[in-house]
Amino acid sequence: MPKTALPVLAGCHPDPSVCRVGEEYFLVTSTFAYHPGLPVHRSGDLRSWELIGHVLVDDDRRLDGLDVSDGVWAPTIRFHRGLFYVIWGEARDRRWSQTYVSTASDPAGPWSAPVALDAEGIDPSLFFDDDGRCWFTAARDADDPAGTGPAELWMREFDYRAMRLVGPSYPLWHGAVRGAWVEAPHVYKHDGRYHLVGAEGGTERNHAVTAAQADTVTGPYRTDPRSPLLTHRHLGETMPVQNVGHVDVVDTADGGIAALALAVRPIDGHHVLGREVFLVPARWSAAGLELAPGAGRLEHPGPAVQPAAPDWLSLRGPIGWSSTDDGIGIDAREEPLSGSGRPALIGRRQTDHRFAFEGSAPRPALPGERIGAVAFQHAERWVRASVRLDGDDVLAEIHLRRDGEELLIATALVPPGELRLRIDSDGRRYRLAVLVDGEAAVDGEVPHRLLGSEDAGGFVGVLLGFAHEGPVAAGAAEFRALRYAPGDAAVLPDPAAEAVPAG
Ligand code: 6LW
Repeated sequence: MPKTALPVLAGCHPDPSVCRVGEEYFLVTSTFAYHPGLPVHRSGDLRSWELIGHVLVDDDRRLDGLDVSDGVWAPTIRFHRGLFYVIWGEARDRRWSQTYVSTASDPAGPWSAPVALDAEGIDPSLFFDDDGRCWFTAARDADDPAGTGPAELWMREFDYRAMRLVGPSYPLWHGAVRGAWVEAPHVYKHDGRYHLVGAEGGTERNHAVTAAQADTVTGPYRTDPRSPLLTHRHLGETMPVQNVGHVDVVDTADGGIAALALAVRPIDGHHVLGREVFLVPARWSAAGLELAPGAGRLEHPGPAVQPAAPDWLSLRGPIGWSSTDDGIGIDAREEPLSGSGRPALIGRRQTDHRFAFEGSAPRPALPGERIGAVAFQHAERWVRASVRLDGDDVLAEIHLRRDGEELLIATALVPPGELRLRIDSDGRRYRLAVLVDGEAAVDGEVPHRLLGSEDAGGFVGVLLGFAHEGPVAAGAAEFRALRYAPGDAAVLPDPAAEAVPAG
């Protein structure tokens, strides 16, 4: 069986940014239109990460109406004189709409209310120079006369006491790789020189880390001729880890450096887990930053450590739900999964190609009430195993939502007995079932590619959750005895396994 490099944080956690305080590292990642936003993870070794809080916990309504891949993009976390700073861009229709910054003395929170900055462009970052000044960088739209790409990294001073940008704006760099977007800038200082590290090629198969260097912080920056410093774009489609890019570099407690990058793990060319966090060995050389020295590719053996408790997420803001000892209760809402509001869906990131996810569920009591388990990519791509009333009967149904249509894959009457809802995957297909006393009353399957970003579009990974659609009077549905059981992450699904029929 082929083995593969593994992430240090599995499931949809794109755009990692990391800082160190003493012996501890703190990591933030993008959450798009999911709530709560901007999880903060802590680690003592950069390998096992513990969720300690979120920057965005309030119901600020900014995510309402957004596609799930818009919203909170590409944060940066930095620490300076006792305060943590997280800065991020919010997107609408896949374009930058507003930059925010928030601060906290304890990274577990509370974080300050977001302060809007007059700062154009995605992927904002902060660099605290050793003279006490702080510099903001981001990637904005621009035509580069040299034709390297439709974007420009730019800089302005950040007055962190007044929390606003000041002084002139400096265009910095248009990238090293022709025809691609330059984004994800971070500035570092080493040996008296400034190193501007970015990502190019888009966050798909051509993703790559590139760099430029300057003697003064505002430039001029000269392309590091070794660019790309790290990429898997040339390793072929059978490489199990793809789309490597978007790094942040951190000084380690032992005097060295390390980097975190995003990458994906496709199966048969389709990835469903989203962009995950990988650890990259790094060092400074006379030429500049070296990533994965001696290897030139991600080789980290993992294993990804499963979080003790799931980071339960809802769409676009908080909804009524509660957690119990062994499960969750979700208040009914009328909003459908395909809507742009807040459906009654509570889910966790899919973190493994192979898994089983299940829980017991109550029977519906009211007409129009639907109780289900869902694998959700976006409003127009999800699969669901659910139960609803049909007269005096309870009907079990498996649905695939695909681009405006809700296709009924299988249906059956539900006999009396204990109900469980189950979704599992062998890495190539999602199988869904409604079980009664352990026996499938109905089941169905769809190829994994229908929920992968290559086919479905979007920037996120699959969310596995429970849903309770229907009249508010239905109250809470209790899902109990919840179980998420991963398969062996280091072993890839057998490429010789029977091909999944195209669906
Ligand atoms: C992120 C940017 C990107 O801001 O995807 O294409 C965006 N690349 O770096 C969302 O993760």
